[in-house]
Amino acid sequence: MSAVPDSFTTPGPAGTEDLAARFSREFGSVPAGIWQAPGRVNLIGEHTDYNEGFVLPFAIDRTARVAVGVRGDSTVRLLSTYGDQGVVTTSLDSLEPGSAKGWTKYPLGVMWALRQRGIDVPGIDLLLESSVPLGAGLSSSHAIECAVISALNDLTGAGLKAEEMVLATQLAENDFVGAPTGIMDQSASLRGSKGHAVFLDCRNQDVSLVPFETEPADLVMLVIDTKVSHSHADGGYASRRASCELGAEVLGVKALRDVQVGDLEEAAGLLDEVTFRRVRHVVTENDRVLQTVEYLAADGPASIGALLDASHVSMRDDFEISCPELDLAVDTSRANGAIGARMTGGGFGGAAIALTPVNVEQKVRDAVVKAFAGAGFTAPDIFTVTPAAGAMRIA
Ligand code: GAF
Repeated sequence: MSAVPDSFTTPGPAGTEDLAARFSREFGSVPAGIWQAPGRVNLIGEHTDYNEGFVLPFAIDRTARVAVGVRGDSTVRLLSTYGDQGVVTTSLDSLEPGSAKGWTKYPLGVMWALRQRGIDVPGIDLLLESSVPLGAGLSSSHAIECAVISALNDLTGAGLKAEEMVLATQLAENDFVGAPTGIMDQSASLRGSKGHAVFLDCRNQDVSLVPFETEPADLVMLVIDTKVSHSHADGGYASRRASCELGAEVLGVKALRDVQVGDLEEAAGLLDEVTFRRVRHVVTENDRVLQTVEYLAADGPASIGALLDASHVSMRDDFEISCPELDLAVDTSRANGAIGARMTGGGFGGAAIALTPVNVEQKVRDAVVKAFAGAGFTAPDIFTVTPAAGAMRIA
């Protein structure tokens, strides 16, 4: 193990030394540093972000880590510890939407977006490892993007604030990756805090950190990864977004954020039936986020179960973004003692969350596994998450 600096050989976060050593082996030089950024679970507030509404995600204790070295030329070399793709080599000058494949879209998209913003991004060598499951709806892509933008922000001295990094990663997602997503995931990843959920007003990026700890309430947050993979670059996400934009236009508001629950009766007479249901989901979901924040402050996590359940029903019936596997995960968790459950993330697959008393955790796990086997579905992956810190430099 040659050429590994002291900062990497002293005990640090698990895996740091390995990543630096692997970087040195692969690229023949020493990384300038290592940065990490977490995936996220959205507690509540789904498809509200691009309607300028409210969301309440938290950063999870699973992260993407990147070791990055600055090169003296415009070459970019990328390697991931998963996927067995080998080193992908490209040049800064050839970056354009559609030019990248697989996981490399995310780091290259960030580099492209920063260059669009006039930041002088250097050629780099980059080694990625990630413990955020891919395609599980826990925002593995934003974890990569946020680790990379944190690294480049430091290495270029660009001095971008979190809000600016949020917008740059959104530009990468929307225009380079081709997914018309909002700002929730990267906000959670960049602005998360241990023991807190991130209450974000997506109209102005105002953030309040809301204490959210399950352990003192004898609860666990289970994530049930259904293994149904999804992509926000597929048509479903974009078509929901288009329905919301149509609804706002017909109702004469800037965004659905400006429609209140009390306005829905009148809206029903102005919108076609499907658009009305899409609008009703967003309007009631915004309201549920605000209620969740109030309930958490007043009575803690044990008080929010009914709001999680209502959110799932709204996504299943009004927004129509659930799937049989997600519904089964939610229904089985509830039937076996979870106090609230919902799908989390953009939908059409991915994961459900189930807020579960510790004393029935195993019962819920067993019941979900059994129900999936009985239905002939792929076995789910079930694990717990806790609210963790946002992106940071770790070496
Ligand atoms: C995905 C998107 F990336 C977010 O911006 C958000 O719209 C979410 O789906 C749905 O709430 O995670």
